[in-house]
Amino acid sequence: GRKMDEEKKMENEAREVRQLNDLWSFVREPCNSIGYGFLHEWFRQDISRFHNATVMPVPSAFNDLEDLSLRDHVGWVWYQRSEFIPARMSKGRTYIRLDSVNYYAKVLDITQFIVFGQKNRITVAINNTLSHHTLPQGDVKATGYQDHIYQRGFMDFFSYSGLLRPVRLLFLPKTHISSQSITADAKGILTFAHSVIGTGYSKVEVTVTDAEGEVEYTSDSFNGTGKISKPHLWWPRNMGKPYLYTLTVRLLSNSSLVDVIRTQFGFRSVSWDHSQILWNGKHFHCQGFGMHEEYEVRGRAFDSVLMTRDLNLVEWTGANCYRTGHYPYSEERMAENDRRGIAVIVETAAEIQNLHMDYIRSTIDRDRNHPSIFMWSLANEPSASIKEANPYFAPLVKLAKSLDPTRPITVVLASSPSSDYVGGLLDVICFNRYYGWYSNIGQLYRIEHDIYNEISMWNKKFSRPIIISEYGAEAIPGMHKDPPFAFTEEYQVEVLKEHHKAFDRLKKEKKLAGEMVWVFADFMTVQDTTRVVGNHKGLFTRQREPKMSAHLIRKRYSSNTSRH
Ligand code: GCB
Repeated sequence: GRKMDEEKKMENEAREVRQLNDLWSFVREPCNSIGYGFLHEWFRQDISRFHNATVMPVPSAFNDLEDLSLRDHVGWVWYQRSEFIPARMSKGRTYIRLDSVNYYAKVLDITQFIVFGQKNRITVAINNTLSHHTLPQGDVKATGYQDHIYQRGFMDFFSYSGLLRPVRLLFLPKTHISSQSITADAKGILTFAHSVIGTGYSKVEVTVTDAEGEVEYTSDSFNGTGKISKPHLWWPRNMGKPYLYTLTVRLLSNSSLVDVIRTQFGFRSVSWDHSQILWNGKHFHCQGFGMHEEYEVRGRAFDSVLMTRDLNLVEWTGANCYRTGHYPYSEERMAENDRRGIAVIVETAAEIQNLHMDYIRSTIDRDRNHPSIFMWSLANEPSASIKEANPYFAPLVKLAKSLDPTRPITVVLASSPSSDYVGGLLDVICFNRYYGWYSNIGQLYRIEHDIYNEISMWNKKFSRPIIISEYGAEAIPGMHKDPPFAFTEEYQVEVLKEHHKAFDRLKKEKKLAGEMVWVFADFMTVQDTTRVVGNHKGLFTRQREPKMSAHLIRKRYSSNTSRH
């Protein structure tokens, strides 16, 4: 298959892109400062001359590159670099695209600020202070000791900060295609919609080509519905091929090209009944993991080496899916899932309803064209056992359904079936549970019974597909003991095995639609008495080497999947 969705590279015969991924000048303000850089207009100065200036690679998190005060920095940091912008670019529009910033940033059409044909200074100010508006949510407290402050995220992962994903200058034609959505189902029905900025065009050409480049469909309108007879379907790996088509939109003025974009997509339908998820009408049992997009030194930064290692290991285990715990992952990864046939649940989260709606809108808007994404998760472990959770989530589910009626909606629950106010709103129930770890640690003998009973209860209450979206135990790599003891690799293996006994029974009884271990690989968290330099529930170490549990899962996932 093609290596990467061309649209994600964003470069083609009508568009130019300049990658800004290397070393930037870097300055931090004192912790918790009010933004001296704005008061003193640092964007007008060469910050590399400041006494505390250093350099920072992009993309990267800044936390693990220097000292303790930078690791735990809370507040403003400044990135800067200079770029020559050729005069010919003044004919178009220039955007700066920051794929991901943790946390605050504004992305702009910077055309009006550029001096074309000259060197231009680009300054990015970032504030990483967590609040109830950020992802993860968190807060900052005074420690009571001198003027020290302490920031803590409410979720179990380290809040890596900085310019975390690629930064690019996009040189687009003055009139250009600004957004698109493509829906294509297993019957060959195709619906597409595009919007355009500017009016300098006279004609539109839409073509759909198959993987060999054969034209299968054409149209002269931005928006439309068409049909392809007998399309090659997009299947998750182990069920078939993840076949991709390409939709090309060309804007023409008389006969000269104004703009063009190409997007890969797949024909496939996801549906569900009272107990199972169906992919193109066939039973799809999802087997995979929760993940994090993070690694040593670079933190949550995009890294194609890491991405490739991770997705190769996903395939090595025989898994067919994962969940993007607990935030949308890089666009590069989404394109790779499509190419490899790895099915994905995309998750977002917030805790203020209006903001939550914005997150849902932007997540669906960014990722909707990916055939590998089969479900949207609107949150992880909200307080679903309080009454207020129902009126909080009802409009969110409604919004997600209206934006995308083709995919099921879930919220990953931690509530129990007897005290839950959210499950009734969802198409698929996902829940996290840690028998043998947070519940009854050391009591391996009861895990099969406890998890079997709970899944049966969810099933009875809701009669819809149930996925256990997290279960597992910590294993410090290399720690062994027989008989098994908490925190050893043996103990982690036994916890998983006991769950599998119940899962196999539930599968036979058609009460389980999927199973996902927490977690794919060890990852960094905040410092805590319950975390030994991070969370060690990984099947793989943080360096992506297998623990005993990875071999167990590989055996299970490779034997349970069937080709057809
Ligand atoms: C959970 C959370 C996940 C944690 C995990 C754990 O339920 O969803 O973010 O890392 O438990 O290991 O405690």
